[in-house]
Amino acid sequence: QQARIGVTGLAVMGRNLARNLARHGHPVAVHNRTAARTRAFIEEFGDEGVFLPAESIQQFADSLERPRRAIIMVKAGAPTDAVIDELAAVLEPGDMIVDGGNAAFQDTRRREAALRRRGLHFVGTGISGGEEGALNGPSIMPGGSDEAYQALGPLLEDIAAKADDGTPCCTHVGPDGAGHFVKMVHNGIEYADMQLIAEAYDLLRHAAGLRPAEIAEIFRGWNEGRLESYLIEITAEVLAHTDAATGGPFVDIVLDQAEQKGTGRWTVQTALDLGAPVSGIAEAVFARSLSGSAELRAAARGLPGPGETWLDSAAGDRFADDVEQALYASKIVAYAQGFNEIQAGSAEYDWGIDPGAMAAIWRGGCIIRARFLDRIKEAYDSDPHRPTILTDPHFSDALGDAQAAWRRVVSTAAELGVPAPGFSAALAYYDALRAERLPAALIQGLRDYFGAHTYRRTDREGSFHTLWGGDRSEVPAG
Ligand code: NBP
Repeated sequence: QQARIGVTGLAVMGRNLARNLARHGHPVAVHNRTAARTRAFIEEFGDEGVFLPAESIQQFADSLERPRRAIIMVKAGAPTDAVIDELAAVLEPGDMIVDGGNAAFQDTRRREAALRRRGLHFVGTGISGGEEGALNGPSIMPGGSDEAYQALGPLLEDIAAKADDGTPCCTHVGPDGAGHFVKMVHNGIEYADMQLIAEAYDLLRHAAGLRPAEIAEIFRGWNEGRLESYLIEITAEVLAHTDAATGGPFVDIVLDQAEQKGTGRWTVQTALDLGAPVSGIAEAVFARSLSGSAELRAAARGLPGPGETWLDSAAGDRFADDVEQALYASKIVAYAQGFNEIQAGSAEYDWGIDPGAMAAIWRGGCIIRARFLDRIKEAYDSDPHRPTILTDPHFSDALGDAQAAWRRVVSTAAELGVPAPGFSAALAYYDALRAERLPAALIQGLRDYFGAHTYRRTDREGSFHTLWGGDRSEVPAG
């Protein structure tokens, strides 16, 4: 018997993906650099389906039906290159290598081009949902050629999460690095979403004076409404959790330094290259860096803050509703920015990504799954080329309704000295986009003054320079 698909790399992700495939009736070849891991896998899970264990990469290739489909689930970076080299040596033209790790999309572009020259398909695939998702249904974002998707798509759609309407959370994203690019932005949005949630908690705690258990209840309530999402749901769980050792709130004994593995940073670095303003994601990445800057924080701890540090109780009662509005509005902005980065990447690399389809495959399986993604999908369905989801009537109405509360929350945060970089960056982005005129005009004037960088006028075509050091008359540029 031959396997329909193979998985090499049997750590948590690869193992669960292989089990998921087998549970859906697909015979799976399994391989791992250290063979002991393959043997342990068969011992533990061998009865869950049809597995063909392989001790060598040659045996792994031999056990796959043609054209071969081989999924790599190893550490991103050099290990992935090493496994690709080994696999490519034993595969034949027309075979497919799927990289399901968290690769940088530029690496995926390079690998795809190199393997294409050898007649092999390389399918850089974003997989979201962690360990749990890999086993029970992740959100899957495959890149690569149309031909490869035809051969792989049905298998991947089979094991993907299903949205509430039953559609699989997997679609062909676009050529070469498109899948890993979209996965990267997904993670960037996840950073922004978590930062906003953390700010909402911080304000309820340190402006309104609520206890973690009370805030957990508020989040539980929010999860019944338009904010319903996996992240809001688990926020309630984490805030309600009591530390066994101290008997106090779990959140109070966790060191307040957020770590990161890199996909948020990549999202921002890439956005800088593309000129895509993702201020909400950037603030989230910087907020994690700031939290981890222990020496800096220790040095600055004694700096003066405002005297009054709590809301009075009447204002405190209304505050949770205001924070809900600010959170929803800021979340709309963060997602709008992320989707704009996807559109910018798609234009730059000619990927033809359908943003609405990305919203659709994030509705299940992944960390940012949320009711609200249905709305984003609808916004792009009604106009696939819309410059921003903010102008969709659902979102523009919500922002209009929320803005008074949103402004109160940002000003309360500033007055009471509670940092809310995500909320305020989102509001500033909203106001900047709305503005009739931006002070960028003054910046252009300054650039022309000190560097003769020229400017364009609002009333006629062309570029101009003012003779600042002379009689201050204007001359055409160039
Ligand atoms: P790890 O990222 O911890 O990688 C461990 C696997 O890589 C083992 O199978 C190991 O083999 C293999 N490996 C290494 Br390390 N170097 C190798 C080499 N030079 N040649 C061959 N194999 C090598 O596993 P993971 O946490 O399951 O994640 C797999 C991928 O999925 C990663 O890219 C990760 O970023 C991505 N991802 C993870 C999650 C998550 O929640 N964990 C979610 C989404 C995506 P060995 O057994 O012989 O050491």
